[in-house]
Amino acid sequence: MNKYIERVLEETRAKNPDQVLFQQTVEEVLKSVEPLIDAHPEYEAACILERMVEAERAIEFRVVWMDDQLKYHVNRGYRVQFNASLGPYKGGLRFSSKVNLDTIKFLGFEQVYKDALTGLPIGGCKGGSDFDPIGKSDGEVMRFCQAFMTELYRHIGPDVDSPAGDVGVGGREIGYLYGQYRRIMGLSGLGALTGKDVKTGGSILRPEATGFGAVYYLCEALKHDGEEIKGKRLAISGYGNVGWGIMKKAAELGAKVTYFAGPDGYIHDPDGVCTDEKLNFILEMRAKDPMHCKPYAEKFGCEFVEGQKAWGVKDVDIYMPAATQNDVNMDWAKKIAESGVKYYIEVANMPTTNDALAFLKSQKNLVVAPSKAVNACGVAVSELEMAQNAQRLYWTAEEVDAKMHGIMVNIYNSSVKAAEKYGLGYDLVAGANIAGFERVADAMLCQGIF
Ligand code: 2IT
Repeated sequence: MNKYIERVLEETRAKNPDQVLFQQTVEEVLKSVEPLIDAHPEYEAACILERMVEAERAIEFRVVWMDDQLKYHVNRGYRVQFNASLGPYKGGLRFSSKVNLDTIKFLGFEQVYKDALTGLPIGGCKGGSDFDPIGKSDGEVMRFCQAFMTELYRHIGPDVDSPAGDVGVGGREIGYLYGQYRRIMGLSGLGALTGKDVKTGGSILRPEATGFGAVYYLCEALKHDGEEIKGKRLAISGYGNVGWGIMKKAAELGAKVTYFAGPDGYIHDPDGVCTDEKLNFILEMRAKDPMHCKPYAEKFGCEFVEGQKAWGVKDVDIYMPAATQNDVNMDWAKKIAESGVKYYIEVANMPTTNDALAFLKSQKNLVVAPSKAVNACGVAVSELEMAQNAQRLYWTAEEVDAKMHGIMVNIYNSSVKAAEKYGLGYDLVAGANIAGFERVADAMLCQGIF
């Protein structure tokens, strides 16, 4: 391995000994950009890698709120502003009991290259809290969001940092956060948050953007092999905003999601989640109880396999992990390889462990695509929301959709080109990392010392 990369990886491990997710993503990105680092000695001279692995700013704060029984609770809030060399910090907020600084640093690091890949003027960051919205009343969620924003407001703004949603943060939470931001600031500050409901300044298609974009990317990968999406069967994990968007767009294009997994097990619906009735049922089921997908099987009379993931099933054409990080480890990766399925399209942020990803990439007949390219349409439409807010106007669904499609085609093409340029052949994972990384590194060089 390139000595410079090796040294920075060692230093990163030593400086962040407990942050295993952060170490995982740094290792994955830095190793895959090796040909780029070899070709650019000026990066080492300017300490580009040392700077890339150090957040520009990491904010940790106390969030105190009261539940419906007037009992006090104390949570931890985070905003890790990783790199703004391309534009204002942009990235989601994750609310989950599992969130810690490691989670937010890994997501923030990934976000830098994802945001760069969109070709739009946005830097990368992430935030969140160990607050778990599951099982909380609307009032509790609102009071938590207000308390969270009472600290966060001083660190954000339309030209500074614009948070959006992620796991556990949807339109409802963004609405409460935005209301509190306005209350404190005494101004509209529309672009200070994205993922807002269309009724309160949001962009049409933002909720669907990540899932739709993932399918647009998939269409490009299929086209490369002379295939088309029509008639394809998909197995996915997750049925949140992203999974749901995949189901909807796949159905529109004549494909179908025949397997989907939730925290309690997986569903096998051979007819696919294709009808409005099924898509609407998933929305209702999720709103009532996001931890169980079994009611879908009961309602539509199909198979439910408790406590299992669908990775390894053979009667599909494409796998799309769209749930959470490290969903697919080496054991699952072996089952995926044995299944003979031709496409492994990551959607959730870092859904594959590094050893599993390397193993899957080494399979001759498997096309592997990385999440930071595939799921980039969510943040891209967030940026389109900022652009609409700045212009004080709204674009139509057709306008937003056309831009989404163009951005995803461009991400796919620039990844292919970057891999080819550095002699890696058809490598969508390294290509995406290199294309994103190069854009950020070159902006940093232009700006001198930061
Ligand atoms: O992982 C992601 O790209 C997001 N959670 C969306 C970030 C955004 O600013 O829309």
